[in-house]
Amino acid sequence: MARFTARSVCPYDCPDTCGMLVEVENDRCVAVAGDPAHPMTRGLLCPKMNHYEKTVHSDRRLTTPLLRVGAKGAGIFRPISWEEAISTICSRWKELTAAYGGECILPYSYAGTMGLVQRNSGHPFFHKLGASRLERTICSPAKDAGWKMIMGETPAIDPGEIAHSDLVILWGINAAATSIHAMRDAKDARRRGARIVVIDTYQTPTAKAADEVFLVKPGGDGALALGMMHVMVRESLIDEGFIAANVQGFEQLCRDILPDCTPEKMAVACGVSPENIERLAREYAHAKAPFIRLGSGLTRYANGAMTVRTISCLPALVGAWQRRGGGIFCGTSTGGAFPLSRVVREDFLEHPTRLVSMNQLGSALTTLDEPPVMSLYVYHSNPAAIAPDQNAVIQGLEREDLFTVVHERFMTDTARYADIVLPATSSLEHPDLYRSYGGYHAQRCSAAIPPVGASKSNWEVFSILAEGMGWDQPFFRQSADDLIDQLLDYDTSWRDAALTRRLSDGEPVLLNPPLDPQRPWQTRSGRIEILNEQEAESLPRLLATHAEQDGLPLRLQPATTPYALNSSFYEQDDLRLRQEPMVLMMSRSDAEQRGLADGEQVIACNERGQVTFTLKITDRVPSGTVVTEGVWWREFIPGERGVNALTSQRLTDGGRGSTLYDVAVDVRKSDCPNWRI
Ligand SMILES: Nc1nc2c(c(=O)[nH]1)N[C@H]1C(S)=C(S)[C@@H](COP(=O)(O)OP(=O)(O)OC[C@H]3O[C@@H](n4cnc5c(=O)[nH]c(N)nc54)[C@H](O)[C@@H]3O)O[C@H]1N2
Ligand SMILES: Nc1nc2c(c(=O)[nH]1)N[C@H]1C(S)=C(S)[C@@H](COP(=O)(O)OP(=O)(O)OC[C@H]3O[C@@H](n4cnc5c(=O)[nH]c(N)nc54)[C@H](O)[C@@H]3O)O[C@H]1N2
Ligand SMILES: [Mo]
Repeated sequence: MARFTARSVCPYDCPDTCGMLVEVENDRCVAVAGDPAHPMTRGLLCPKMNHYEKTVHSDRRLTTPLLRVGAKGAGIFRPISWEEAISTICSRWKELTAAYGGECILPYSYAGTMGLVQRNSGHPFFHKLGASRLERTICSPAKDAGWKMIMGETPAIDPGEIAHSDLVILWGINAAATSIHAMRDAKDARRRGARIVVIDTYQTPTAKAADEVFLVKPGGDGALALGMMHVMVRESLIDEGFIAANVQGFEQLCRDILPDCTPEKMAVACGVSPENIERLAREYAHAKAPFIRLGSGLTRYANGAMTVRTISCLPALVGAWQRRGGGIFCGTSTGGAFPLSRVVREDFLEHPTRLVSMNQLGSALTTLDEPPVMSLYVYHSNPAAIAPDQNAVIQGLEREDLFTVVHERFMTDTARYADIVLPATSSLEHPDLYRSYGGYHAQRCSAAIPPVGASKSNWEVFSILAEGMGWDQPFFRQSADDLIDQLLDYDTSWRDAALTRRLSDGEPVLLNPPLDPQRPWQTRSGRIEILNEQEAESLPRLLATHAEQDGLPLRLQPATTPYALNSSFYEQDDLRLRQEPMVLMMSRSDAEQRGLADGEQVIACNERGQVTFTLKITDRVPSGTVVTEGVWWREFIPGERGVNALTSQRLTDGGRGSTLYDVAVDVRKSDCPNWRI
């Protein structure tokens, strides 16, 4: 039997970007394991990836192109050939662009695969077509925006610094589920004597590993950080020498903002008691090297960027940056290491076309005009499940005159609405180059097995679509490996020739980020800019959330689960059966106030929608907050709609991000048929 081990990389949207060893037997993956030689993975994979072979060879994999023969959304299709699929799509697009112009076509993609070539391979095609451009801002652009407001282009410290910290704050991150290697490193630091503090909105799996947990009101972290700074300044727990040499705007912060941020006032806004705000401030200031690992949870709010900016002031006030293990880590950016413009090809755009926010797909499909969106091409994303305001998205997808193509591995909620479905390869079936956003590692990999069924990779599909459109540019006739070669063949301080050779050979490598001890703060002023006059808000201050203004009594957290990744992995039965679908966690007092009992069906609702849940009364959530985990496929849920029927298309204060966690609802008994808010 032909059996061998191949090296590969986990393609999912996770900061860890693990290296994997893939066991292949007779062209099938039979097992995977964490690569012991990978600097972050060190042999450990998460529960989702431990049996990746069950995703790759799932009975649910799409294996042939499909043409819709039933009603939109009914999921009734018949198999067709690739030739028929491509010629149907191309002739439809030629007609539509002739009638409405290229902008009537909207690509929709996000992070099914994080590989640099496959993820971005639609860009050159849609640029050449003159299609509308998608603003890919669903995840956490407010985090980058908030960081930039105070730290400019300063590169992130190595996340491994956590090992040298004596106080680790896991702030708005569910590391036990979403970045298990950060969790492992935090636990290692704890074994060496560090304390772990978790700041979240409920008792997450991560909270179990903490010495202390502080529960905040959703979106209240800016208030918590301001309250801490008030205490630190009042009690002279700051590093004046560091501030004088490195910080811009400390005086203005003390004069204009902090006096009003007493622990008593901030407690009302953040839900942490004044005593605990004071205690946390003192503990933070007295730590030798406090390390904040900031997650994305707290950024998906109307005030998300401001929150990140405010929390980022803390290490500046105590000079934590001077000491090994001290500082704040938001995520790495390795943009300089690979010339992505060679894949994205903005130069193929004849003129800039309109930008459509992926957070506002519902509005784009239902209200956009001049031209309306007449065709949607979805690849490696599942907007019917993951995009905010699901009712608006589905209303759009149901439009009879919308020509929808979905390139997918599975019959997702979105694929059910397609006119044509194209089968996609999994990461084991195509080559790519991966880089991490939670560390500085990168790795190239080849296909380990042949494509399952007639599936094709993203790059291959765009290559044959270009041919179908009659374009003769040699660019589209290259292979994915040719593009990877071009990304590697580039002079940069991030990697020397020896490192590039190892990368080309498929080894996991650590890149050399341009950390410059002579110029630690890469901002306009060369200082940490607490005062930033380029911004409309020149100083950090308290900003309200949307939910606070919506006038409904409960805050809903659509949180992550350890057993899925956004809407991915529900195809694995074992993982799915480890969770209960659509559970709504609520405090006993909130349940009693509403006369709701544990285990009963309830409806959560707001002006956008109503969603059926099973109620779980628990002390894991504080009163005023309700939590549900996972983004379930519709076929597994009790009602018609998932949690995103409750989330909104409104955007964050910076970065135009999603406000998926900034949601107000009320919860009622399900037997309340005429109830309307
Ligand atoms: N298992 C698993 N892993 C994943 C994912 C997944 O769905 N499942 N998703 C992947 C993706 S795309 C991403 S972006 C990352 C995200 O990974 P993380 O950065 O961990 O972000 P989230 O899980 O969205 O939210 C983190 C925590 O923030 C909390 N939170 C929400 N609002 C607030 C707030 O206002 N204040 C505070 N202090 N906490 C708050 C949530 O309850 C949650 O526990 O994980 C990736 N990895
Ligand atoms: N309620 C709620 N909504 C959320 C979130 C949440 O926590 N709660 N998280 C938000 C966040 S942080 C993010 S980043 C987004 C993520 O949103 P998406 O990026 O849409 O993530 P997934 O749900 O993982 O869907 C990815 C799809 O890509 C497919 N796929 C995988 N590989 C390939 C490939 O190579 N080619 C093709 N064509 N398809 C492929 C998979 O089968 C899967 O269906 O969701 C957001 N939505
Ligand atoms: Mo994300």
